[in-house]
Amino acid sequence: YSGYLMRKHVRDSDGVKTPFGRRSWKMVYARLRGLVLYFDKDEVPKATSRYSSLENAVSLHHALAEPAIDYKKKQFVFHIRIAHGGEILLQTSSENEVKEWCKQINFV
Ligand code: I3P
Repeated sequence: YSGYLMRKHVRDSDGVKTPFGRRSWKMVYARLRGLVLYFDKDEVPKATSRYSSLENAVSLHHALAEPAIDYKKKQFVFHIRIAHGGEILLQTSSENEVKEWCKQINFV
């Protein structure tokens, strides 16, 4: 499962609030592979970006994806709460995509 999403970091993987300067929305290409969600700049990654995508990955072990009903600034947003307190917001382009992404992430 994969696709372009907008991503915002809210809390880092240690559970501490992501500092100002790193909280903005960015377009990413998200790829679900096994228990890991990988983020790339592009759908077709350059050879070198494979390494950067390893740094830019989220383990879905003990993670939960749900519609972000508390986030009112944008539509079609869901969050992933990650083990140890990390949290990211991801924006799709429809209600259905929110449902599908949450389902895919929660069923791994
Ligand atoms: C953040 C950026 C985000 C904003 C966030 C800012 O600044 O403007 O768009 O989130 O607000 O901190 P920076 O680029 O310097 O990290 P919203 O779009 O959700 O408002 P926040 O600190 O309230 O999350």
